[in-house]
Amino acid sequence: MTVRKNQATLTPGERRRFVAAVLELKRSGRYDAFVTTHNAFVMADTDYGERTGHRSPSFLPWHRRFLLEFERALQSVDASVALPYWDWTADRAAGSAPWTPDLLGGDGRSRDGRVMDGPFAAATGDWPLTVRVDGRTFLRRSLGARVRELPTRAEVESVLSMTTYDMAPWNSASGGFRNHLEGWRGVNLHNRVHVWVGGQMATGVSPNDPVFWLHHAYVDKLWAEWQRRHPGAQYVPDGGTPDVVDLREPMKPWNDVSPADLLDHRPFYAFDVAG
Ligand code: CU1
Ligand code: CU1
Repeated sequence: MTVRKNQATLTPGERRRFVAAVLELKRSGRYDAFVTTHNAFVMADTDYGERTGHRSPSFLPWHRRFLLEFERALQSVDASVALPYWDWTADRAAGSAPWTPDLLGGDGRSRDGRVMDGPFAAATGDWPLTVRVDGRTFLRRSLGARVRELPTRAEVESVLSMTTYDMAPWNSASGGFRNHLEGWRGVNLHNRVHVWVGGQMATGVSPNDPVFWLHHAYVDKLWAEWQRRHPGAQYVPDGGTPDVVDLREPMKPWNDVSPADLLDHRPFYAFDVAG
């Protein structure tokens, strides 16, 4: 059984095996296919057209499936690996975990944002960026530069207390849990973390920074926590809504899965600590 752990509690061996599996996917070209897929969905997901991965109810199931695919790819390299999650309400400093040389490496340098240490620094030669939105081939970060503070636990609690999953117009203007967690309205949780990291994380090619997976594993855990607190609340819409993925509608790009198939994470993995 896959158990997703808080990154702050990984053993040195767990950190080493996670990094090695990520680097092997990169070496084989499988990693970059995930970056390509993500960017294609970011570009296509608009507020008034067909939208699947972002700005819509299926933001959470889409990323759950995307992470599952990535985790299975990691496990094809090393069956002992699981995705760690980064609780950014607790681990909020740019100088400590997960920004250590034995996991993600640290902040970018001030001149151009280039990450200089850790396994994903350009100088290692192991992490050339091939799926890009500009000419720069090196991983960039500017931790806390464009937005100073990561979301707090109190802000997370305020979003977890919302009782409705999502509502019309089913986009970035919606009220409800999904849009506040995604971050287009209110305290801004998920989007703010992308901007706080900066560099590629603030673009459609955000999976170029491996922190993408740790961030989304935590967003995914917050969804599970919300479900536990609101057992009567359902994924909506449940049918007949144009341009967004209804409860039992096949979800691109996989088409063999609908949000209904992904509401319960427990057939796929457990968390080390429940919400
Ligand atoms: Cu995304
Ligand atoms: Cu994201």
